[in-house]
Amino acid sequence: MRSKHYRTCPLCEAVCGLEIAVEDGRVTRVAGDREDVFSRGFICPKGASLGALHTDPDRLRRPLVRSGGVGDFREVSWEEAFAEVERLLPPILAEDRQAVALYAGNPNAHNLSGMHVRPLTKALGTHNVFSASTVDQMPKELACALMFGRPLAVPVPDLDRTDLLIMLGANPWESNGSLCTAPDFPGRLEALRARGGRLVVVDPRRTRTADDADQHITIRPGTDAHLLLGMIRVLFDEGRVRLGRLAPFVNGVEAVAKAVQPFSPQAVERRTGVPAQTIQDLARSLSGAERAVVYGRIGTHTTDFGTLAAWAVDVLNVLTGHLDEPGGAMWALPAHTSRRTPGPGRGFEVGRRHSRVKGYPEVRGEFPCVTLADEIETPGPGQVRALITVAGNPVLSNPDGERLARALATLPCVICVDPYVNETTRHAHVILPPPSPLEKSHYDMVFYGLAVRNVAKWSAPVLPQEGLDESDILARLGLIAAGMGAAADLGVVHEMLEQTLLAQAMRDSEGLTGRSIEDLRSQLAAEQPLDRAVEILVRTGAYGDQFGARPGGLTFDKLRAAPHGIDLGPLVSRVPELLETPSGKIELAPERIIGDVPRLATALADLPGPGLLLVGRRDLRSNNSWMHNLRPLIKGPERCTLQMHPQDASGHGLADGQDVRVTANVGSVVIPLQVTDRVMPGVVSLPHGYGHSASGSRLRVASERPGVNSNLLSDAGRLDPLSGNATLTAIPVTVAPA
Ligand SMILES: Nc1nc2c(c(=O)[nH]1)N[C@H]1C(S)=C(S)[C@@H](COP(=O)(O)OP(=O)(O)OC[C@H]3O[C@@H](n4cnc5c(=O)[nH]c(N)nc54)[C@H](O)[C@@H]3O)O[C@H]1N2
Ligand SMILES: Nc1nc2c(c(=O)[nH]1)N[C@H]1C(S)=C(S)[C@@H](COP(=O)(O)OP(=O)(O)OC[C@H]3O[C@@H](n4cnc5c(=O)[nH]c(N)nc54)[C@H](O)[C@@H]3O)O[C@H]1N2
Ligand code: SF4
Ligand SMILES: [Mo]
Repeated sequence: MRSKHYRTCPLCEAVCGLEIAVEDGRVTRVAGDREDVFSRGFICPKGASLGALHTDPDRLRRPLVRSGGVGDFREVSWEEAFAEVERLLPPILAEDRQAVALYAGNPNAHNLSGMHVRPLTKALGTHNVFSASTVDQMPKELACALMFGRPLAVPVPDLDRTDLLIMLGANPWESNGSLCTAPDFPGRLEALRARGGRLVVVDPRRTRTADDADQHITIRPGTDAHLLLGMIRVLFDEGRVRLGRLAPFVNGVEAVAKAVQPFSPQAVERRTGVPAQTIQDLARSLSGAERAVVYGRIGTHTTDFGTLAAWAVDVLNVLTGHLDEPGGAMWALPAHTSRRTPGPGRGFEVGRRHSRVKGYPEVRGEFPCVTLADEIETPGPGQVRALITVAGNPVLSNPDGERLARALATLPCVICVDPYVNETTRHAHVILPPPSPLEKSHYDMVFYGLAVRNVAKWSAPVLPQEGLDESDILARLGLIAAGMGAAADLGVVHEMLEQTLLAQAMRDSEGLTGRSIEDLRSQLAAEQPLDRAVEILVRTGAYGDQFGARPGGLTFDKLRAAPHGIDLGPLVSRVPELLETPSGKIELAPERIIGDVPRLATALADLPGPGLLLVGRRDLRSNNSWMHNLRPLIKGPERCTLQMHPQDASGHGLADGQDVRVTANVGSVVIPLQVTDRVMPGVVSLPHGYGHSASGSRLRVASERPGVNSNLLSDAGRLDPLSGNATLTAIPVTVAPA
């Protein structure tokens, strides 16, 4: 029996449509779906490997329970696995709920079951919540929360309509884009230039994205915030500030003008290595262009000044009249959300609690990843003694991975929801594997909210589910944490989520006045709990049928009947409706952020020394730490190498291909050297996500070419103090023959 299926790829933020051919229950081919309304046939090697992921013999199908030391497991039934959870977890919770920590990793953002992480957190009742957000985009979320009122109110570059894109610290040619969902990002950049637009890339490496740019500007790592504040100062100095339509909705312009005074182009040049003339030219072309936008990503966020850089990007967009305008930085209006009634919002609070050991403020209910090991190692009331990970591999993705691994080994209770036995989960006492992506339905709850076009698509599972749905796994853990036992009825959790979503919709949507929850529930067409949640959000969202009150609106049946997706049009202006600050305006100069500018001004004096600075990189065939076990993705040249400029190599007496020892203050690694002029002098680059040689892992393919863990070099003591985000770039290192 042959069939064709259409599904959104859940592996990265680009949400490509895939066409999946199945023969007798086996995937025979994964190709780009040429009819997908958003991706139009684009696919990358990772998406094409979904079949290989599904059949990977190392991917767990059944739960594992610890039977000896680290990495010793036996396969058990789901009942036995949850019985073991019930044996280990509740006694610790009963003593102290803070003794249990939760770490949620990146794939939660790509799974509908991610909706169940917050309820699980609530059931656990712990404040020790950590996630990959604080090794990634928390600076942007904090800046947006303070400026616009909501952390996920992240404006994205309107790629398809802009004439000038200034991109910092991003390499979408390999990453396919982040906090900017745009399938075939490279093709969209090509189109930008084909219509006469300009692309400027700011990166210490000449990336493939930089190859395709009109201008590549190298920058000393870790100094983007300086550059951006220098550009802001030029706007004020030259009378170029133009708020346009947003003028009545912007507070704090004067305070910004004052704050950027120390950042003269000359001072910024000394710090960043970007010529003063270039800084002026960038500011001028941004303010002179009709449709232009600044966009910054991971290289700007994972620094000591991540929040300042994230903030400055949007300050530039506001001050040049490019925010909320076509071709500028705009907000998506995804189908599962609705427009607000314009007016003041509740705003955003930070630091409602502080972490026990280091006193870091919570942001979005999370503590910084960098302090997870502190919380495990430091004795006293509230010491973490149990860890639950959901879709995360912190041993490879968090700073000072070696220390974290040592800390994990001391815990009497580690529970991992994960399909692999890897560097983190080998420490587990129970591993609960989710189904493969091909066994799950999909609607992109996170990334449609960050997309460069408004689109909606729901995909049905391609293959029948073998194990337990991930939402059921998380719900079951929640029931155990809530003291209801391993045998409690899962329906309770799903029903609660449904009730909550419906009650929320009835509060927010005028179209539902006078309706009852029971009446709405009886009209749901979807069968599975997660799909029903999608249905509620979409039907009560901006384009929804409001459960019949708006005939012709979007329904679940319409989604189901459109396997290539539904195009809802280009991005539309959203100010003032979107603003949820207490003033109802854009806060251009939030106190917390302005209060941090003096720290940046002090750092103006840190001039480049003779040492080397380490930066990361991504490769098209990688996905953080977890897809190196798929043979189609690891073939080809060795990718885990230390890149170094020829000038530095000869200065150090090093040759291409030789093994070198890279040493930072917290650790060292040995790795083959790759001499290339793609990195600027003074900078070396190592990709993250490798280091698959830990004993007790079950990654047979990945361990053939293990590489090294670059996070053995990143210091858990360094972070952006505002957002709690780890510093993962601009790490001082020395390099010597191994
Ligand atoms: N030095 C350095 N470090 C970095 C970065 C960097 O640029 N440089 N990047 C950072 C960034 S941006 C991120 S997002 C983080 C990622 O940090 P993490 O999320 O901690 O790490 P991942 O490598 O994405 O690991 C994902 C885990 O989820 C599992 N998994 C895959 N699919 C599923 C699923 O459907 N369900 C479940 N339950 N599990 C699944 C995988 O087996 C793997 O164990 O790493 C960060 N670390
Ligand atoms: N193929 C692939 N795709 C991925 C992932 C993956 O691991 N592999 N991970 C996914 C995830 S979780 C994320 S968050 C996104 C990230 O997506 P991107 O933000 O595009 O990340 P990178 O491709 O790492 O590009 C970051 C660039 O920043 C540069 N850089 C480093 N330090 C600095 C600095 O101080 N200043 C400036 N201006 N640049 C600097 C690096 O040289 C690098 O070229 O990618 C996603 N997509
Ligand atoms: S670019 Fe991202 S979404 Fe598209 S096929 Fe590749 S991994 Fe999947
Ligand atoms: Mo990420």
